[in-house]
Amino acid sequence: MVEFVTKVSEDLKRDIKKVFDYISKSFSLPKQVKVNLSFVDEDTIKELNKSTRNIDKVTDVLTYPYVELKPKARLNIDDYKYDIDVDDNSLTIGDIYICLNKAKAQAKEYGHSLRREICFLFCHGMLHILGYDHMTKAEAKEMEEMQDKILIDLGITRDIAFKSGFVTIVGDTNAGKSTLINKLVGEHVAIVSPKSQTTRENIIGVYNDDNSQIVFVDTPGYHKRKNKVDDEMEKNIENATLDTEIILMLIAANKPLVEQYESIDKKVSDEGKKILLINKIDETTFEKLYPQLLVIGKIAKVDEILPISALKGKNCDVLIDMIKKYLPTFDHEMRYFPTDEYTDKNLRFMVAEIIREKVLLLLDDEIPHGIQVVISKYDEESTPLSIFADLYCEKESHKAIILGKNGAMIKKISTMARKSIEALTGEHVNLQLFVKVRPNWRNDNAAIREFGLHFGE
Ligand SMILES: Nc1nc2c(ncn2[C@@H]2O[C@H](COP(=O)(O)OP(=O)(O)OP(=O)(O)O)[C@@H](O)[C@H]2O)c(=O)[nH]1
Ligand SMILES: [Mg+2]
Repeated sequence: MVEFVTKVSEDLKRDIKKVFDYISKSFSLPKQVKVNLSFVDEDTIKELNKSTRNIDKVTDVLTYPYVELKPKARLNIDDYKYDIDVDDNSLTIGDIYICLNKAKAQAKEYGHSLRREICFLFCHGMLHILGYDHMTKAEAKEMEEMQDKILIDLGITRDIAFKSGFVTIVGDTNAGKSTLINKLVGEHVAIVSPKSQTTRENIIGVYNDDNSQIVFVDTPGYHKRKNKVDDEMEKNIENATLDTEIILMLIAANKPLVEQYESIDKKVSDEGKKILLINKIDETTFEKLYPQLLVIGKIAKVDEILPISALKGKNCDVLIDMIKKYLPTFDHEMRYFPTDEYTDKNLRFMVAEIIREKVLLLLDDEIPHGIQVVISKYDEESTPLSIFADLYCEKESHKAIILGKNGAMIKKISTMARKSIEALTGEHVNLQLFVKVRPNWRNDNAAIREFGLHFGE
């Protein structure tokens, strides 16, 4: 039997007794066997650890067997003769202490109920009393398997607390939104360049783990509207911020924080949770950042503020946990995308974007912004994979620059793009690029529609 030293709810008592009875039966323990179970606070478990194990730590469970048993050794009543209670003939074989707050924190961390966590810790303690340990890998494996089997057999399984939802990333152009989505998703879903206005339309990148799916939406950066393509880009940002659980507002640590925050705050609607991300912390010093953080901490109307480096991945794990905190919880697996689909874009789109990325990297000034890449042929049947793409620019003079002297520039663009496309598709690629002129296409509605850059009213 279990002697509950601390008061426990009847439901929990029932589950703990179930675990005890199961183990009792499996190990053929005598009927009079008893363990004492106490729930204690952090200070008490720390004190116990200090006084009995010389460890200055808060642990989740502590077990004190009255007699050390070898693994699988049969419990022999004679070994306990001094522990037999003369009043009721019961025989106490050990004490178990569970730190309630630690158990609560662990239940939250693993996304299961406190009931499951406590039953697990009690089961773990019982096995220790019966001589099981986890000093070696083999011992630990055996113990884990037993624990799993006991809890599964008793139906005390991990009840699911699944988190999922949409998270939109907004911010000024060049703040690092696409760098961040790529880092969080672990795939190159969005192209990145040091030039402004790199991203032209919303791109989805999906993060998956065992107990969550986060659908990130990368958006074009805020910038001054100069043409109809800019109008379309702005529509994209608005659409992406409508039905989203969380908005990540990205600003750069190497520019004045307050100005940047105030500028995007005006553009983002008041609805939904907001996390202010201060990116590129690798580009500044703590001394420069800290005073600004104090100010922004006071004025920003957001739920959280987190400094990160998208490029280096700094604090990206903290961000994922923070996001999960605000996402809706489901009692079943709730994925919007299958786990092997990490973006909403097809290969044709990604190939066109890779070509545009190389154009942005290799060409200066205004020219790259006036370029649209249209895939005219994508022949999957051919070996090598045959891809033809048209690069539309706005002026004959731009065409000459894109081609370069004796075609040197277009060759460079083509070689770099081909390598990246081969890395993406895992196939050899025959890439042919054709430079074409479409005067002033960024203000031409027909061209914008034809190029697939019209995103609705
Ligand atoms: N040092 C540093 N550079 C970064 C970081 N994040 C992004 N960058 C750089 O900033 C530049 C812009 O990055 P992008 O990810 O393309 O920025 P964006 O916000 O998507 O830009 P748009 O698509 O134009 O709106 C690139 O050169 C990135 O390498 C960071 O954490 N640290
Ligand atoms: Mg971008």
